[in-house]
Amino acid sequence: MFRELCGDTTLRNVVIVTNMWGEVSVDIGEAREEELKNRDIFFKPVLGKGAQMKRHDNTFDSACTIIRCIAFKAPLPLRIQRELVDEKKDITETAAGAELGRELHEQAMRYKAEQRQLQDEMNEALRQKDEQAREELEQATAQLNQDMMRVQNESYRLAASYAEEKERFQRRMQDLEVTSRLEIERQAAEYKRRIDEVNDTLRQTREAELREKMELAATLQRLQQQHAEAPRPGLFASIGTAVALLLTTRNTANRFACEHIMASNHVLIAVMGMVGSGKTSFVNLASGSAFNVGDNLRSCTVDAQVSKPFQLDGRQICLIDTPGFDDTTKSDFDVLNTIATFLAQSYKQGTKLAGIIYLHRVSDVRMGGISTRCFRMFRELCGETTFKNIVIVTNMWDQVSQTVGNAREAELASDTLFFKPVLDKGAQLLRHNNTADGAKNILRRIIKNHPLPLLVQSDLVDRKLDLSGTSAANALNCAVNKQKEKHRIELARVRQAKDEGIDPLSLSN
Ligand SMILES: Nc1nc2c(ncn2[C@@H]2O[C@H](COP(=O)(O)OP(=O)(O)O)[C@@H](O)[C@H]2O)c(=O)[nH]1
Ligand SMILES: [Mg+2]
Repeated sequence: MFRELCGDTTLRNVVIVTNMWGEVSVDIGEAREEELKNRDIFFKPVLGKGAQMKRHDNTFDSACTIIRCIAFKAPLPLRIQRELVDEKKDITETAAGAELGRELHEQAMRYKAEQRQLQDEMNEALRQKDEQAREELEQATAQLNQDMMRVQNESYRLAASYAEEKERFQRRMQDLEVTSRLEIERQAAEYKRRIDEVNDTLRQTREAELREKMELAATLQRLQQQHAEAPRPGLFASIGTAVALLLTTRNTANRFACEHIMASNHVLIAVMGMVGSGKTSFVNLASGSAFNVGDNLRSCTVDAQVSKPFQLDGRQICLIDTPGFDDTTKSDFDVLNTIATFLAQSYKQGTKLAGIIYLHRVSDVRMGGISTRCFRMFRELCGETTFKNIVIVTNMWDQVSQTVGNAREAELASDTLFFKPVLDKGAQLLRHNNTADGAKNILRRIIKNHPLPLLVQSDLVDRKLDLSGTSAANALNCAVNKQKEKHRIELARVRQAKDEGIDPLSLSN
């Protein structure tokens, strides 16, 4: 603008003065001065048209030197003076004014450009901000969608597991229905089976009773016939025949044993009791014999068998092992017949029993009807006068606790249905510990006894009764009749219960 103010014609009267040289180092000041002189945008064009460039060192002399450069030149009007005065131009029309306008315009343009740039930057910022907001929004939306999906999945899963649970529950219900139906059917089948079982038992009992009755009748008839045909009338002969029959049918070894003891004066002790009460085991232990022992289910001893003689306290002892009552293969009457026949024969030979051992398992939970019947018959077989020669021996103590064994033994000894009446009249109650010494100690309580005939022996031999007339047979008959009556009543009750639709097994005894 200064150039335009002066105009090119007055530039030869212009001095461009650089000052404040004290403020910069000489090197820097000179480098700057050089740049100002040589660049078109600074002083070069002006210097090229006559202007001078001087340094001022802020002294009077320096100022005077500078003034001297132009003081003596012809004065010239400045370009702006000519334009305003001579050419009467408006200030805006002058070169300086135009230059100023140009600069202002440039400046305005620069401002505008800057404003545009700012606007652009602002727009960009806004755009970026929007973008960020949009991204945030998108993120939030995505998150929301994700949450919604999760909730939806969760609810699907819940619905599925609910359906599964429902199905499982329904299956369980069906299973339960099936199980309970099967259980009902099973119970019905079990009920029917038990009814059939009861009916079978009743039928078998009836059949057994019938068989027993027929056997009894046949035996009686046979004995009566033998009695009638015998050269010497009386029962004695029939017993003799029976024993002869017995001797011919027994195995040879046993027959020798029987004949042997009947011919001698050995101490003779009979061992009696129910099947499986341990009679043969006792005989084997005490005598060293080896008779077959049963397995608790089937009886082994079919006939009376005599042990080999053995020594005890200076005496020769023989034990008579007898078949037991409640045999699975023989009726009680057959068993009685076998024992009675054998005893009668030995008595007839002049042999009396020094004692009778009655074995009873202390392990039996209770003394049932069969045990009671068996013991009653045994009592009648012996008769009261020989009770003092009876030893009741309890065994199988190893199968029960001491407390239980003691209690059972006390009950057996004190109950009038069991051993009390016999014990009261002199019988002994001893325990067997299943050893040979134990068995011998029991025998020692017998061997010094005075031998006595049993009631069945004197009935059959001395009084010449036939077996059916003996007290033992009466006791057996009586027991059988009682049993029959009991079965009849029981059967009637079961039939009535069946007619009324009641489970017969639920009836109390
Ligand atoms: N635990 C035990 N078992 C015995 C005893 N005496 C006999 N037994 C068993 O009882 C079962 C029947 O015995 P057994 O002598 O044949 O009886 P029997 O039918 O009276 O002659 C057999 O298995 C014997 O081994 C005993 O004192 N204790
Ligand atoms: Mg036996």
